[in-house]
Amino acid sequence: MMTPTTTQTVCGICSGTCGINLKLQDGAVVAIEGDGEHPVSKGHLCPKGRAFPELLRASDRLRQPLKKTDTGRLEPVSWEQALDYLASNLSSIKAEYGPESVAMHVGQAGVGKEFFPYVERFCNVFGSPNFSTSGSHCHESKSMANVMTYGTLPIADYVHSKCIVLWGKNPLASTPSIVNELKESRARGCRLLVIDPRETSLARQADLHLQVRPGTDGALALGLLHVVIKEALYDREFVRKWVVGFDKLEEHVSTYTPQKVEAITWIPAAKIRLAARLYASSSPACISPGVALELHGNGFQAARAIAILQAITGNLDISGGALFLSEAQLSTMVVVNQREPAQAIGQHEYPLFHTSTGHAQAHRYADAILEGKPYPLKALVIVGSNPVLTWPNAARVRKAFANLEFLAVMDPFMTETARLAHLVLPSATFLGRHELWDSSHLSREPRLGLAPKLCDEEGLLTNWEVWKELAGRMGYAGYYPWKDEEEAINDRLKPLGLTLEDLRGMPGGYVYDTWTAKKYERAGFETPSGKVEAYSAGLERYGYDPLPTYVEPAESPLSTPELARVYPLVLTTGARSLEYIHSRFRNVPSLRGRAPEPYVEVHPAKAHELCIEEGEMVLVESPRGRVEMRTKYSDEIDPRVIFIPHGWSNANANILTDDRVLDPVTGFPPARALLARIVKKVSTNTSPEVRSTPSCVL
Ligand SMILES: Nc1nc2c(c(=O)[nH]1)N[C@H]1C(S)=C(S)[C@@H](COP(=O)(O)OP(=O)(O)OC[C@H]3O[C@@H](n4cnc5c(=O)[nH]c(N)nc54)[C@H](O)[C@@H]3O)O[C@H]1N2
Ligand SMILES: Nc1nc2c(c(=O)[nH]1)N[C@H]1C(S)=C(S)[C@@H](COP(=O)(O)OP(=O)(O)OC[C@H]3O[C@@H](n4cnc5c(=O)[nH]c(N)nc54)[C@H](O)[C@@H]3O)O[C@H]1N2
Ligand code: SF4
Ligand SMILES: [Mo]
Repeated sequence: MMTPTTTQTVCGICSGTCGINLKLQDGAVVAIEGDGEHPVSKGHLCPKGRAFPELLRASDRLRQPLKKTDTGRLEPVSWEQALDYLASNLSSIKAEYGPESVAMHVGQAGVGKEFFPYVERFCNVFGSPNFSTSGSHCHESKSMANVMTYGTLPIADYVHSKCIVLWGKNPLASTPSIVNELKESRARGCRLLVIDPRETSLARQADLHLQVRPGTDGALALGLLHVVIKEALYDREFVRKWVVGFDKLEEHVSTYTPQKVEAITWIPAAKIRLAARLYASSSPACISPGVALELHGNGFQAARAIAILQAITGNLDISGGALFLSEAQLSTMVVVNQREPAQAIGQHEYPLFHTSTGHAQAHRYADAILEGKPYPLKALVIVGSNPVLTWPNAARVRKAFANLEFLAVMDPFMTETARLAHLVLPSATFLGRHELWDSSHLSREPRLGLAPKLCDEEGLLTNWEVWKELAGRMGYAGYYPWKDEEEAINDRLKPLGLTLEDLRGMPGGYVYDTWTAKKYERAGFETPSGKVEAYSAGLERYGYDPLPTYVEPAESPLSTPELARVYPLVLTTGARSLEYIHSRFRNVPSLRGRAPEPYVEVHPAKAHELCIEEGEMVLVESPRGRVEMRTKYSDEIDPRVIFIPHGWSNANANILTDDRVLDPVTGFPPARALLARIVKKVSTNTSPEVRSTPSCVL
């Protein structure tokens, strides 16, 4: 037995870039602790990071490729057989139906990871326009809205701020490594405003909590703009010099009085006024917009209204405000697509999304598979995603995937999606590969660092090796000229004048940029006008509203009162829990112990009205389907609203969500604002015989 060695590296489970000290013995991780010297995380380690050794040891970790037999069983095969099978299926489907009949999707596990660009490169060389990512439901919508308004998606500078607005974001669960910064700012007297339908623990500590009706953030933003403009709380000088279309905006928001916005959002008018004054009179102030804003049919325009609010209050690119930073400019792996003239799936419906991302919109894949629209999709390769649990209208996603001629999944574990696959390829974790990390989304001192490969994981190829091997088999070896990942990463690092060896000696990363204030004063904003576009002629050309408009959720007590009589509750799904990442880690005992099962959060008054006990098994139903789970009383939620988590295979929240009415600009799904009802189960042993509430007489 060798003596243990301790290595300083960075946790690769999520994008939190937490520095860790890993103790390894004979290729196994025996201990993990937070690295107090790490400049970004300063010793923080969340429960998922602490559970990493458990994750590696998990008994259900896949170690061998699995191929579906004629009888429908997944049986182990060798890597050689698996890669040959993958190559021959991709080739024959391409030959028969054209390259666009194959799509490749990299999910959340690929965000910021090194294998991501190699999959995209492969898809380009293969000739399919259908490369998609978790950007089909995450991040890209607010990024596009901010880019269309002032050229970039800024980050909120908690550390130097006098007022932080957490808007549909809960860093305690989603970005725990930066919570200390928030707490330190609070200790220095920084104000905190939380906009969330639930009274989270940060909402409880806030100066002001706006308990918004899910899906109405756009109306709230217009209401705040109304007060800020009417009370002349904006930065006149900045607006005069830098904002295009302010007069049109002023007119546009003039009808969004606090009273009107109260009726839409359920937030008292007085609180809306107070929030506008608190935010606009604090300088500098920053807004930290979460994914909750994006997962709506109106998310893009809501994010635009919020971007404009940050701009007219003079908070752009100032210390403590919205910082303009860019990611490290690594060399891109994208090659010119060899594709036929076929359009990407979703390109016709969401042309701006396609122009901005260069990607297909994955939420239209089911249409292509089941209805041949815009053309038939016959094969899918899923890398680091579990769509059956994470994409909207899961029953339809499952049906579509089951109809594919060929489905391949690359994942370290057997998932709901992998069970449907013809081929499952196991993946190595960050321990078994070189990984770069970039902290530009977290702090104004952007760092690029290396989490080096620490051992070979038994029986596994890394995702990078899989794509290189596949490329070799399909005649694309010339596009993958690197002999190993180290050489490929060195190529990626060239524009920065760095090598992998340089980064090896810098466990805290390399600071690749120095933030300077108000860069726009020198170069203008990166928009067609060089200014902040409150009125966007670019959006107008695409046929979208050039001003940020509010549209009611497609399904809501106001837009569909008839449906609301049957489904009277507003449902929001998927707020993060610290223990899990989406569908991951239910198999890790220490994490499962902390959050053993899904539950529907319901206000006690509503539960009482429905005769539902705390902890009782109930059915939560939407027009698309039903899931079964326990109730959890919570007086932190409006009695008209319920919440359920996502990512559970035994109670899949996305059975309830909709894939029909998507955001018209981005194709994002409305996972955070639906209509639903809670139905009491009559008996626990007969399934699922139910009766509708609310009558209490059983
Ligand atoms: N532990 C953990 N961390 C994660 C992830 C994970 O799965 N687990 N996922 C990562 C990913 S991919 C993402 S996108 C981020 C997301 O992380 P965040 O942006 O922080 O988003 P969430 O935690 O999903 O939701 C934040 C809050 O939005 C509230 N909310 C729900 N509906 C609405 C609404 O209509 N309007 C408003 N204003 N608020 C609403 C919820 O109650 C919740 O408290 O987290 C990342 N970090
Ligand atoms: N109802 C509802 N649905 C939602 C959301 C919501 O709030 N509500 N949030 C949405 C958002 S913002 C997002 S980003 C998506 C995320 O949805 P997905 O992209 O599906 O993400 P995960 O469920 O985390 O699945 C990641 C998979 O990758 C695997 N994996 C982990 N590491 C690796 C690796 O190194 N290589 C490979 N090949 N695989 C790996 C994991 O085991 C897991 O099976 O969910 C969306 N779905
Ligand atoms: S937040 Fe947790 S999972 Fe994410 S990098 Fe940090 S320790 Fe790892
Ligand atoms: Mo996400």
